[in-house]
Amino acid sequence: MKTVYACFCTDVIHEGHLNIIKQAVKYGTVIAGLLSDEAMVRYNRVPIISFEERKKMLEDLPEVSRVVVQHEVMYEKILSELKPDYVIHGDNWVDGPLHIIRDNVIASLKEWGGQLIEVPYTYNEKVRNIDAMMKEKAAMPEYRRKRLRLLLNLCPIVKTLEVHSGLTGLIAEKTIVANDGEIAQFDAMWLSSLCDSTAKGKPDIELVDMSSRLRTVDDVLEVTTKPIILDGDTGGLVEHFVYNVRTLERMGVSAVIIEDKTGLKKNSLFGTDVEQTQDSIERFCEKIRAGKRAQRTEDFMIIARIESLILEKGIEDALERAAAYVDAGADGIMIHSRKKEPDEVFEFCDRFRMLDKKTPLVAVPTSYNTVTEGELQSHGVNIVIYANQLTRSAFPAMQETAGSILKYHRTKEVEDRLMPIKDIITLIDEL
Ligand code: SPV
Ligand code: MG
Repeated sequence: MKTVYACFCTDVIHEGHLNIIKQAVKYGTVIAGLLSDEAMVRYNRVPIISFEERKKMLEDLPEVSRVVVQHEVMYEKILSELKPDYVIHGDNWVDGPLHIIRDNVIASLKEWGGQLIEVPYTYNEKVRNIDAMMKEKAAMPEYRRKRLRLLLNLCPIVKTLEVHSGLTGLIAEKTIVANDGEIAQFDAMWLSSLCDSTAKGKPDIELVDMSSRLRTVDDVLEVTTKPIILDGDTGGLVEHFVYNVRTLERMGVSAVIIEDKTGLKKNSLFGTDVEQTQDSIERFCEKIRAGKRAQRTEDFMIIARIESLILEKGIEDALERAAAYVDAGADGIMIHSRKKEPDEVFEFCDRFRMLDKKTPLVAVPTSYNTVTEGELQSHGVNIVIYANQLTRSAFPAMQETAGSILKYHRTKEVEDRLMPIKDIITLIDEL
């Protein structure tokens, strides 16, 4: 009897999957692959039901002879173990970045003369509704909120992109590339105070108030499913911060990062060029404690951001603060730096990790931009935030367009740099 392998990364078996199984039995004994939670998360399919429930769902299909766990998005490892005669899959992976998974299957099967069977993907209304429902569920506060903690457990480093609108949210949600034989995408979103303020034409001095910031959060929540880390600036008055923690938690935000500065906040990248005052350890710890007391779920994270390196107070000061903030209940530490090289961040992380193996570390490599995710990870960093690059790439492009129209008194000269009209009117999915 020949063997047929089909891998599933789903919480719901719909008629599209049943069709694949129906076709599969025609070729031989069906082995169903079950993508592990870790691989699902990397693939941006965060499971809503437990691994055991997903396993049972496949085992209950009478056509399936056995269920095996596939630990990687790429098939080569599991295929080399099973050496099936056939792999069966929907034809929806022929185009777009998913084709590298397909290429990986074809290359693997070639080694023992196996064959790929592709069945037309079932695109009917019922299937579309189920897909949409699963996506909407993932976007609900109770699922989204806990997703950052889940990612911290499952990902080597949580890749986080700046967002400041529904549109940038969609870019963080949907950008997916095939790179070095892997599928790459962002894991989470950073709601930057700099970029949220800049988008409103305002300076980054906590002038854009929390009501407005929450409006932006809501715009992003509406069109995405990935977890949000809010840049909470200084957190403001303790009496206000506790209300904001509750609101953020209720909305489904996963974490707020507050920085240990006080008085009129200025953007950290000014460093000591402007007057900036660091808060006392005692007062900042009290803010963290108050925030943690206000929290109502286990999911939400309050991450303390240390400005000692920005303000040139040295690594000892940063380490002393980190220990105190963790003691006060901080769920993570963000260390910021405006140096061109990552050395001081590495030193801080290495020394912090000697004392604390667990507390998540966050880095924002804006100025030390040659550093790679792998290097940060090797120094114990768990979350990398690309804090402003979308804004900084959009602004010069728009400026150039505006300048060109003024110069040529028409738009023909810029047209080939623009998104085609057909693409812009279909960019946003309709319900
Ligand atoms: C932001 O993105 O608003 C930040 C990071 O706080 S930084 O601009 O580097 O201070
Ligand atoms: Mg900020």
